[in-house]
Amino acid sequence: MKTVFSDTQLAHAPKQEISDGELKPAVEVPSRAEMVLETVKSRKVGEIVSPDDFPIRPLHRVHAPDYVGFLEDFWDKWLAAGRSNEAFPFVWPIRSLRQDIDVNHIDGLLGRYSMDAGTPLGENTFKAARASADTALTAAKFLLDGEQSAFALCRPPGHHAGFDFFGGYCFLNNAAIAAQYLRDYGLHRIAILDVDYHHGNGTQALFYDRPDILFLSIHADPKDEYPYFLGYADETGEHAGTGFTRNWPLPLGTDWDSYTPALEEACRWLLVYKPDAMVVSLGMDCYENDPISGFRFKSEDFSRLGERLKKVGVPTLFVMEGGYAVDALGTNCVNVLEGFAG
Ligand code: OKP
Ligand code: ZN
Repeated sequence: MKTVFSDTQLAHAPKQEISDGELKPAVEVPSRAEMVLETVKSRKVGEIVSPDDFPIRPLHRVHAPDYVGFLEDFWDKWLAAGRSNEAFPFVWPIRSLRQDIDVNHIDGLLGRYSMDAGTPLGENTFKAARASADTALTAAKFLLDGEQSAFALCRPPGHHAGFDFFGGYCFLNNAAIAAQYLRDYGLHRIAILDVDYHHGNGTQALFYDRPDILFLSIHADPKDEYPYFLGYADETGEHAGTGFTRNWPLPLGTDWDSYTPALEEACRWLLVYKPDAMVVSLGMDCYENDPISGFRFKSEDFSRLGERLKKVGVPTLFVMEGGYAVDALGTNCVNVLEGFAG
C-alpha cells in the first residue's frame, strides 16, 4: 500500500491548547506524523510518495471560499492586529447573536469561523492544512488509478472541520475533500467510515442531505465526550440523504469486544450500500493509553480492525485523523494498514 506524506504538514506546530481550564501543551503535534512515517518505513508498508500540488478548486468543492480565504489570510491579519502568539478564538455568534454580520475585527472573524477554543491557529497552519488536504487528494487519485488501497498520512486532521469552520484540531476536512474528489472524478457511491474516537461532526454535516456519500461513525457518546453537540444515534440524514448517515455512540470504557457489535453493524450497512470506494477516517485514539480519550483498544485490536475492513471488499482510502499516544501511534496505525493488507 502506498503512503502519501509531505514535510510541509509538519509546519503547523501548535505549542499550547486550551483545555480543562488551563493552557496545556498541545497534543496534536508534528511528532505524531513523524512517528507514523517512521513506522511505515520500518515495517515496509510500501512506497512513500509526496503529494501533488492541487488547485484550490477541490477545497472549494467542500468548504466555503470565504472560509478558505480566512485561513489563508489569517496570519497577516493577526500580525497586523499586533499579535504574534498563536491564536485562539473566544467569542462565538451563538443563539440570539447576529449571524449575518461581516465583521472586521480578527477576533470576530475567529469566532465566526470556528467551533471551539482548543484549536490554535499559527503562522503555518494554512500551509500545513493545505498540504494535508493535498495528501488526501493524491491518495484518492491512486484509487482512481486502480489501486485497491492507499494511506493518506494526514496531519493536521480534518473530520471536525465543516463547511465554514475549524475546530477539534482540524482546519480542512481531508476525508470529505477526498470523498468529493472521488465523486467528481467518476465514482458514484462513496462510503465514509469514521473510526476516530471522536464523532466526525464536520464530515457528517457536509454530507447530511446526500445519498451519494454514506457517512458511518463509531465513537464515544457525545453526551460525555467532545464534540458534545453532534453524533447521536437519532441523526440519520435529511432530505435526499435520509437514511445515509448512521452513528454508533458508545460508552466510555468501550473495549474491542464491546466495540465489535457496532463495527459489525456498520459493515452490514457497507455491504448493503455497495460503495465504489470507502474512505476510512482513521483515528487511533480508541487506544487504551490515549491521553485525551476513554476507550480501551489494545495495539492488537488495531490489527483486527484492519482485517475486518479488508473483508468489506471495496477499494479503501485510509485518511489519518486523531490518536495522541505518540509512542504507540505508529504501531497502532501500521497495525491497521497491515491487518488490511494481510
Ligand atoms: C480531534 B480528533 C481534552 C480536550 C479535547 C478536542 C478533541 C479533538 C479531537 N481535554 N478537545 O477527533 O482526534
Ligand atoms: Zn479523535
